[in-house]
Amino acid sequence: MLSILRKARLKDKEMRILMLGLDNAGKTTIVKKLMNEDVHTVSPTLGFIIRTLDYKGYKLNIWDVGGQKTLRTYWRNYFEKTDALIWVVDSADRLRTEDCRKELAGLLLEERLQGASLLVFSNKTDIAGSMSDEEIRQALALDSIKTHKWTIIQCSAITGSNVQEGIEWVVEDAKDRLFLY
Ligand SMILES: Nc1nc2c(ncn2[C@@H]2O[C@H](COP(=O)(O)OP(=O)(O)OP(=O)(O)O)[C@@H](O)[C@H]2O)c(=O)[nH]1
Ligand SMILES: [Mg+2]
Repeated sequence: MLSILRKARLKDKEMRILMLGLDNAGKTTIVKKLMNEDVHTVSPTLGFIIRTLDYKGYKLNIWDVGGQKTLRTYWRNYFEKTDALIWVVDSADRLRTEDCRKELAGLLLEERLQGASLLVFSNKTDIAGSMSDEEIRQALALDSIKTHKWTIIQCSAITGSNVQEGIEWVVEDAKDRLFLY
């Protein structure tokens, strides 16, 4: 039933993408890069920002929500009708991987996020010594995720490297699931 509703809604080719992650991970910078905006003028997000991006005939509604600890209790307000979850990780932040793992694990238990595809964006890979895919897979226990279809993609919001590729994966994965034709 849910899938029929989703498909009906998505005849207009809209997707709702929720971007979450710890504060300072680079969520807003990634969105700015996608929108071709100046990436050097970001400041911490205190509420949320919705940006709409036309991508290959799809209308992507991207919800970029602030990740500071005090704001995380509000994340649940944004779960409804999420088609894809993008979990942004600061790959240079080795001190908070446990915090990062726990927050992600909590999200994956949320009923309203079941069925959403999960992209783990390993951001800031332009920084020397940042964690490899393998390190992040282990630190966040990604291989134990059985509830969601997921992938990890390394990117840099500052250089723009792989940012498009990540969105491409999200759209490709969601579209087969969501659209009637
Ligand atoms: N070197 C490097 N710095 C980055 C990259 N992406 C973001 N940053 C920097 O990281 C800092 C935080 O970026 P934001 O985009 O504000 O992070 P956020 O995840 O939106 O943070 P909140 O809104 O607080 O949740 C900024 O100083 C960015 O310039 C990247 O790919 N490489
Ligand atoms: Mg932000």
